[in-house]
Amino acid sequence: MHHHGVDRREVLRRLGSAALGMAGLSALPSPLITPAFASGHVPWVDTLRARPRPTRAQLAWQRDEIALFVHFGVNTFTDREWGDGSESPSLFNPTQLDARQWARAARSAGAKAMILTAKHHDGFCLWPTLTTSHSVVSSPWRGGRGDVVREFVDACRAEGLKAGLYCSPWDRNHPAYGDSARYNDVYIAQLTELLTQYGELNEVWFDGANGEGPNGKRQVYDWPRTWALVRKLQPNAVIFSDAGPDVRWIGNERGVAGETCWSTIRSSAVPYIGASGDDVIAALQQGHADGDVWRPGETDVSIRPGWFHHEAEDAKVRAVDNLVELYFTSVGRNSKLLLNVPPTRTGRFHETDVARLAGMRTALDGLLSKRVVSDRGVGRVEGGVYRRAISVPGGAQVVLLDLAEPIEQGQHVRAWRVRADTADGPVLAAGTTIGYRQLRRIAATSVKRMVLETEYLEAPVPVTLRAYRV
Ligand code: FUL
Repeated sequence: MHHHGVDRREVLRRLGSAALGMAGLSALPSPLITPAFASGHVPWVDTLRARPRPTRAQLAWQRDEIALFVHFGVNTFTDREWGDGSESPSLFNPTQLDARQWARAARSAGAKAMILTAKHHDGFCLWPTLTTSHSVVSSPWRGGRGDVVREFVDACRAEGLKAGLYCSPWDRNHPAYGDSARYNDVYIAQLTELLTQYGELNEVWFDGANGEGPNGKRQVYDWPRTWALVRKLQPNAVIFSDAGPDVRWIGNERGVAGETCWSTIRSSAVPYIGASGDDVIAALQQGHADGDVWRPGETDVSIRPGWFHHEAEDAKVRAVDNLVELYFTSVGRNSKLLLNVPPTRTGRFHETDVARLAGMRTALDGLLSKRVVSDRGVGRVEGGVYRRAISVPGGAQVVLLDLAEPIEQGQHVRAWRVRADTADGPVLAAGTTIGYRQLRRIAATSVKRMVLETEYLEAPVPVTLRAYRV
């Protein structure tokens, strides 16, 4: 899954002639200390030990920063969060389904992708599957000839968004559920339809729910088979679940990634989908510095108390400030924000939700437009700490710090501090991991100069520090 970066021989080839001459190479300690390091000026070099790095799909996924989650189905019409599978398909009848409206709202929030619940735990399929009649085919909507998944992917493409799908393995309607071999074939057939008939998907989202089916039996899922199918049919999609393999759950649905958040994790910590326990949750929240796989965290959270739309929650839509805070505690902690917005029975997003999405973007753009510093480099090393002085031209009241590592090379920073003025100046902010992005709001402080201090696992990488004024 993960890349192992350049191998040792390649690093030596790149560095060898320039820095050391071939003779000295065999005596090098690991991590590599070059004469350049020792002198205090540290060029950025590839680490010698293989650390996990993102695949192209994982990188693209992370750089999208925000995706919208769209929970829609029979629950929208029964006012429930989990259907029991006995719902009549005739309930599903949105009056003005408009997936383009979802996509426009997503764009206005700055989201780059959307993920639709093609099937939730109740088993109702939003596309005309051949695996069951419990689908849009049996509903009055568009005379039984509708296909929500089709309208969804078409709308994504029309608005320049990537499309992802959620297909619940837990199925409280399908008669084969619990009859493990038979249902696994059904589930594979459903996924095959979704992965072959709707163009390119960027993410396939698996939750671990594993309750009882209509006959009271539990199902034993076949994840290796399922993941292999996704790899084969959608090689560019990332696979989400609490056990990966590409993207991990962040461990809660409150919208909060760990303050320490490694994109690497020990694969043994979450051995299978649905593994539970405090250790599992801690691992999902924070990852592990010495993790063997690159598996960044996705923060899924709803704009409302529930995942599905309930009229009773129309006055409980998260406020703009709350959404901005979610961005800071997810994207701003090296995670990705998967923000759920549920269509109403009309098949459109509620106007309140639409307004809040646009409001969040306006607020974030406002904060991020007042940049006074953008500086990249490594710094000089003293006692294992790299220090870099950064001037703030003309001085400014700084309220926001924004740090980034070049994560295509993996994640390396294990501690950072930003000081005002000089190397012994007051600490404005400090933390552990940086990764893709670390955003930190601070009390407005007037500064002419800052000092960035960083500590690394193995080798220094050029951290970008941006700062924004009041
Ligand atoms: C969970 C489900 O049980 C919830 O209903 C919701 O879909 C959430 C995103 O995933 O596993």
